[in-house]
Amino acid sequence: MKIATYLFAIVLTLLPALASAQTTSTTVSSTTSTTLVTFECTCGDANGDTRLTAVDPLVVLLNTIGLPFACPIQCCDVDSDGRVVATDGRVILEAAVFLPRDLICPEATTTTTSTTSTSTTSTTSTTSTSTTSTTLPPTTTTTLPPDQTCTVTFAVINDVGLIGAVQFEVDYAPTGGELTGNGADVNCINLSGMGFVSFNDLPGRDALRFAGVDSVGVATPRNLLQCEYVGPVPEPGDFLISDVEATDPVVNPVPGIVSATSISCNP
Ligand SMILES: [Ca+2]
Ligand SMILES: [Ca+2]
Repeated sequence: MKIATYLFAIVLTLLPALASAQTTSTTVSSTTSTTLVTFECTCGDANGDTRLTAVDPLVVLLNTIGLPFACPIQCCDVDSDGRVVATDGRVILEAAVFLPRDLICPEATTTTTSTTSTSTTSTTSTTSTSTTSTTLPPTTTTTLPPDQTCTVTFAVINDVGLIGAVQFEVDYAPTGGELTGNGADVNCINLSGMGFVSFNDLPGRDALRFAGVDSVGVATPRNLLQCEYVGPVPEPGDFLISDVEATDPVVNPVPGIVSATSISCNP
């Protein structure tokens, strides 16, 4: 009995010791959770869809008028002046029609690293209908000149409500003719009524790009632009339209259809 009591006493004295030994061995879990939230984008790609289209300047414009469209400075401040303003939208719009524009945004972390800004030369040439009267000799009534001067109108032909952004490309190689003027100085007139438009007769290609944005929106169907053309009398179907993208004023895609609608030629 004495031995049993003695053993019991040992167990009693050991138990607190064991208990205290267990409590001291609590593991300290090191949780270093680094959650960095970064907005991945290319400079100018305001909506982050990896493309530069007319939608991007619309996002910039909506941001500048206080509508809740995120436009991080590293995506939208394309002249790195520390502000996202309409000028940035203008430059992105011009880049969307492939005009050579350097889009340089600030880094995501740095604030206001003001590097030199790219200048915007908005040349909306409104020279239209140059009456190039081909002086035919009065005596000889020979064949008509093969090339004629025409005006071609491009339009959104369907009713998709208000549009806030629209862009398209015209391949006019099938016409065998040319749009007069080059680059941003192509002889086109803006008929869209949109706040910002840009067009570009692409160098080295028989193609024209158009992009327009308007933060309020313009109703459809609607004429977009009219361009001067010289060449054989074309059919509307000779102007191949591609890369059409259109949204309503709050950046929801709409199924706008763009087409050459009317062609009028002067002999
Ligand atoms: Ca985009
Ligand atoms: Ca800016």
